[in-house]
Amino acid sequence: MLRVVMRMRWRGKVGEYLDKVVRDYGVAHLSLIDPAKVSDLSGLANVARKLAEAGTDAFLIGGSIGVSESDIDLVVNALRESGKPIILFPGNVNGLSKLADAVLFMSLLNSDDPYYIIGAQVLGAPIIKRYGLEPLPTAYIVVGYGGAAGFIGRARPLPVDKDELGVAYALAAEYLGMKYIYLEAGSGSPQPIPPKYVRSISSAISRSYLIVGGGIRRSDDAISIANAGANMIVTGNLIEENPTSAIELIKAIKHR
Ligand code: 1GP
Repeated sequence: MLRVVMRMRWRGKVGEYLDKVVRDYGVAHLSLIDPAKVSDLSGLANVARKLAEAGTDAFLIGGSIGVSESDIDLVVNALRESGKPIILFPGNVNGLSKLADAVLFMSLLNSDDPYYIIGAQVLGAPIIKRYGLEPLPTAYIVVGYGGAAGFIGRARPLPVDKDELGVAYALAAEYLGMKYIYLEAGSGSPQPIPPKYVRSISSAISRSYLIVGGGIRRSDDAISIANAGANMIVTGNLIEENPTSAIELIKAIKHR
């Protein structure tokens, strides 16, 4: 008899779960995995279990270059045993998978190209509906370095010394009803977004959750960003480069 092994989706609504984590702990930690950089799936499953034990709250899967749906499917399956929700973080319509739980349904607000503001979203929306993914409405704002996401997304990165521009974008996102505002320094950014900048944005908004990522490698930076009002902190490169430090960072922000 042919046996089809299907791993179950995470049970429950991811948005409600994140609400509860932020309410109970003040800040959530999201572990970002780039499927284009994964070569050892059982190693990833092992690291994912340790990240979950340390307190990471969910996994993001995404990347700007070289991502295919079949790669994402393999990564979702490897992450399932962590027991945490799996959220897609798509750089384009090829960043979707029917095996995940939710998707950051993002508009890159400071792109010069309408494709990244609404074009890709129109192409992706019917797929998201068909796959039964939970959409998490997200404003994506590239600040400073920008990295590959900024380059591919044709962003005009916001200058880090002009908080008022970030505030204007964040308010516009909130007034458009976007539940999450993701301030992105760019994966591998030499510096994270400065806590002072994060503080300006978090003080200006009142309903949206603030997600901050890009270049966060040190526990003290992560704590400063959380103390400045970030509701969710994303680390990606650190998990690939030094999983032990990633685990320490997660514990540090969870027990701050
Ligand atoms: C990138 O914000 C994320 O989209 C994470 O960045 O890989 O630098 O942690 P890092």
